[in-house]
Amino acid sequence: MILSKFLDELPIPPVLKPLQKNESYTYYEVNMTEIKQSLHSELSETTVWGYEGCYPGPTIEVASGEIVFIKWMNNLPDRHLLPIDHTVHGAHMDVPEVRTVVHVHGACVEWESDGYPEAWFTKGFKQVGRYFRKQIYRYDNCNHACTLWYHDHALGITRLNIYAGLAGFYLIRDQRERSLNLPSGKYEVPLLIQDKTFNNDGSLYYPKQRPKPVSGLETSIVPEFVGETILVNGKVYPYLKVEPRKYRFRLLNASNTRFFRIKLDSGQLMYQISTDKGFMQHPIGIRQILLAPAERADVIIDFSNLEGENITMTNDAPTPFPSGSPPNDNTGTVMQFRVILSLSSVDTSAIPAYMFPFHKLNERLALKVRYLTLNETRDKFGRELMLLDNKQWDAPISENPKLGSTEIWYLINLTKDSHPIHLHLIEFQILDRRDFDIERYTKEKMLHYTGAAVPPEPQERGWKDTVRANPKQVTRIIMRFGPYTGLYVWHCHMLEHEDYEMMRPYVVIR
Ligand SMILES: [Cu+2]
Repeated sequence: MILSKFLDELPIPPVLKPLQKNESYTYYEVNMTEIKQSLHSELSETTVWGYEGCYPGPTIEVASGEIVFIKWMNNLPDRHLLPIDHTVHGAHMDVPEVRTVVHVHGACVEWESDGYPEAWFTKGFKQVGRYFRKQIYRYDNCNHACTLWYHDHALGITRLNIYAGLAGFYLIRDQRERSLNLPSGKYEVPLLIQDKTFNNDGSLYYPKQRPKPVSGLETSIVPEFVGETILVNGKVYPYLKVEPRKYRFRLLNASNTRFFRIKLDSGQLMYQISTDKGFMQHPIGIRQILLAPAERADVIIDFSNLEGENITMTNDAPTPFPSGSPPNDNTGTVMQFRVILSLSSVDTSAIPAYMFPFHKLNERLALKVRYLTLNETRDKFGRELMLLDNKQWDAPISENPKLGSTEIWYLINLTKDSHPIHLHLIEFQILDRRDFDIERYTKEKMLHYTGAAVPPEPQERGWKDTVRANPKQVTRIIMRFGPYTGLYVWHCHMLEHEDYEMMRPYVVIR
């Protein structure tokens, strides 16, 4: 279905109000419900799942160091909105269809509040997964200012729960951010970018089967899902009216599988000021920015002297990335900025020359080096099965870093795709990427490099929690584990991969 572009105005998710706020803590309650929402004015209303009655969910804004309690509550129907594959781990017939658990992506948080995939719960907490520990989550927000997001993480149905609408922004603010004099208030806009496909009646389409159906299975997971239309903050191809001045946009790729390479058709520069986990040392002027699923970047766009112009945000990332086919006119369009508002006051905001000191972690401090492969194999139905280090979710825990220790992980990608690898709890730095001989590795289990180590791209030079592990390359990351001990996960953030075994538990030990 082809939908007209730039028909609807960009919605901006409301900021969630706490139920209680005092000197010691802040308390929120968030309900998950099924709702009907207009995602495009040419479409009938779409049934989606939302937090607090909206998709995307309301934005949660906290201060760095603020102690926040959130009671996430499942008030969804008993039947899932989308087709469940019961052969997928954690989604067998012995568990309720509709399970939820909320993870704040990028949060520095105790494990019991991290949203472990098997800590799911049903409506009214009537049934819970084996790692469920508490109804009210505690977040100490020990990060500096950064753009995080919250989303569902239930084992085996994460791809369906997020696609149904369960995602929203979680912003951490701090004093340093305030001192930078960035565009703020109505000039600071979060942009949650996703792709979806619609049925003619306006309902969400998600495939029940693979293009070549699997015999013996009524419903099968697909190797990856990409949608035919692009939504920003829950509207298809929206427009935003802007003043001729600077704006700060928080870009988030919240798609299941699709990568975005964002550009402006005006050819103008965007000034990237942050990576996944906060401010970079200096802003960088860029003409394009690549975002794999779950990656974020804050950019400043200056619309000064562009009165009357319409500027389109486009996407030219191939799918699957990097060797797939380029987007078409629809999937290559994201949204439009219309510089038609008059300047309401002089723009005194700045693109700061210097933001936050960035110290490279010293490789020599690494207590342990881990060599971890990204593999593609086949399951008993002949379907692609993506694995981390050739292990399935239920295999014994093999990554067990010590609290406070620094480690280097070699992500050895033996597959054809780029995979966004995300570690919970911690933040890391990318050391480098390097081509290697896959055939020799497969035969001899030894790394033979075929090229020089390439430093991370300028847009990645900062703290990250998600990294693109490119095909035929070894991607090295370095990180310090803490400040909590406990059970966390690391996984590919392409949701169809994550749901089908490309996820592993890891434990931080004392
Ligand atoms: Cu993957």
